[in-house]
Amino acid sequence: MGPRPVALQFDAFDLQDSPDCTSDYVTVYDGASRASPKLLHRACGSDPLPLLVASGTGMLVEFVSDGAVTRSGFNASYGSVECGGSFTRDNGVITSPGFPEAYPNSVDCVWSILAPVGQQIQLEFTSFDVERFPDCGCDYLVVKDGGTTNSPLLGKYCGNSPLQPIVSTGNMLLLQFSSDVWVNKPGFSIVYSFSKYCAHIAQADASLARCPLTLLSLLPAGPTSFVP
Ligand SMILES: [Ca+2]
Repeated sequence: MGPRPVALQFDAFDLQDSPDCTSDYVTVYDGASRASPKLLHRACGSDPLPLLVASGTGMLVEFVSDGAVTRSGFNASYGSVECGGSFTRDNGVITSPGFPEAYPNSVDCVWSILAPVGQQIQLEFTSFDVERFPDCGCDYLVVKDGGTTNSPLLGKYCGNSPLQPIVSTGNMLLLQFSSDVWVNKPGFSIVYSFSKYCAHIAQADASLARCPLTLLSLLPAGPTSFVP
């Protein structure tokens, strides 16, 4: 594989909050100059930020403060990852390295998806075939319900059984893919989109005024009987 992309992780973040972050803010660019596309556009306040993965070996972090109100600021660490990326567009596709050819041995990839605050992210597995092993102990895809490797686990997947769509609780998801030193399968192709289920459900049932937290929250509470 090619050069390793840069990754940035905010371990602490507390900046003056303001509408549209016009006072103090941090912007992160996907490249070494301000002409590069943005990975993070004007972050402020103290909400957690996702792991950011550049598409190449350069990343620019810009910090701006205005003339009043200061906070503790931020602490971020950087390094590189073997493969992966960060996504902020409202839909896209994430594939294992080399898909649909077999993925390589000994890879560790990380992808983060960041939706606007108040929106959710849906993952739809269009293709999935990863070495099957008990507890997915060899090759596996892990999905975290948040933006960092420490976020709660939504699922750990291997094998080739069809997988149901996943919806995030909040506006961030993190995916990690790991392979061991033998047996390679074609891997996966995943389509992500923002708030798709919300829009779909709101149309189907106008009484649901707000987005569901998860698909499970739509199930009726209490005992439910199913007619076979
Ligand atoms: Ca393997």
